[in-house]
Amino acid sequence: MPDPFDPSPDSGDRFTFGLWTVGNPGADPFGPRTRPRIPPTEIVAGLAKAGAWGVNLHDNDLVPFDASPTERDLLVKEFQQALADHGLVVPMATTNLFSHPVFRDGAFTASDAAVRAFAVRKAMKGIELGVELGASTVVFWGGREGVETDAARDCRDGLGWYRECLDFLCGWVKDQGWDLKFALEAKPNEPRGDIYLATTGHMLHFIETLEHPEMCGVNPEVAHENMPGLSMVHAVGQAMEAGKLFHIDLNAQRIGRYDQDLRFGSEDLKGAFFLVRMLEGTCGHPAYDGPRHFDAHAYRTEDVDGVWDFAAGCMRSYKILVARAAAFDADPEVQEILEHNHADPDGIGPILAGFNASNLAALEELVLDPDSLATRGHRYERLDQLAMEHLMGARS
Ligand SMILES: [Mn+2]
Repeated sequence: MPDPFDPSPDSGDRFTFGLWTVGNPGADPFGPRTRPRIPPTEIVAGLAKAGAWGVNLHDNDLVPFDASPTERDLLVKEFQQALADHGLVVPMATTNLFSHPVFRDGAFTASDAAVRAFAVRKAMKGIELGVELGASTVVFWGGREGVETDAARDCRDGLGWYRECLDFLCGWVKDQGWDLKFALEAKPNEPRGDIYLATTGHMLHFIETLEHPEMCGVNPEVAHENMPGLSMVHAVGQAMEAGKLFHIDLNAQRIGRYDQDLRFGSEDLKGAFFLVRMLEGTCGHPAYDGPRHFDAHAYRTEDVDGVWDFAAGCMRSYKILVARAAAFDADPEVQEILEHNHADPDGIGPILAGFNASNLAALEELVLDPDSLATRGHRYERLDQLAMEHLMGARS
């Protein structure tokens, strides 16, 4: 019998990985790579075999920074052939605006206008590549958009230039007639001392100041929210409530450490459980309908076989958590506690749903006894224990 937690696009799974994730050769700031580089066409074959639905890429994951136009076209052609051979799609593309030394002081926020122009032109080429491969979402992670010292520039100038560059790119995409969405990814620090727009919440506000906010949403990453100790569930919830969850980076992270990009579900399993529950909509709200993308990489200790263990682990953990979340939300005891806490037998809630004279009068007439209200228990200890028992496999 097939394992129900093995991923398969045929059963509706929409898992994607970046070329840079399974292709990560294990280098870190303290040592070189520990495993061979896997060519993009082999990554496509491996992902298809593992049960993934799609593959995402930075421009330079496929086309080296200094490739000639002829080399570029050949690499793209080979890659497209591999996609066709293995039935994989490319739903998202992004541009590397952080590796080359030209971006050492930022790309869209660099103090040097010539660098900002170079960055916009590189992003245009990256978007063209994405469109050629069929992508509908373009991610922007501003890895170098920040400073080590605020003596470098006033952050208001940095944010203004950031906005100008994104507005320029949105205008260009619209002018091309492409139906693309931009997903902006926040991170608090690393590689810069401080990165502008440190969290998904910062990003959501910034988007509303852009010329084409409807084109732009967010790409929250578990690790990036957890590094400073914030809740990924709340970041994603705010993005979904605003209709702005355009993409997602799933991985795992221990709070307070460097960006670990660990296998999904391998740290903070409870956070992963509530995240999957929210994305899948088992709790009643609409589900996220985009690809379930993993932005993570295998431990540096692994050989190539270990890389595929890692990829399978991300997808299996996600699917297991989907089943656990569904069981939690279908549990009569869970429903009973939630219904009891959310009950509104006197119809008080609607009074607050809009200021007007009649609601004001109704509010003033309410008999509200804070001492009595303060005695009501919520049974959150029991509710959380039920979540934990579902998570640990003690209830089904
Ligand atoms: Mn990361």
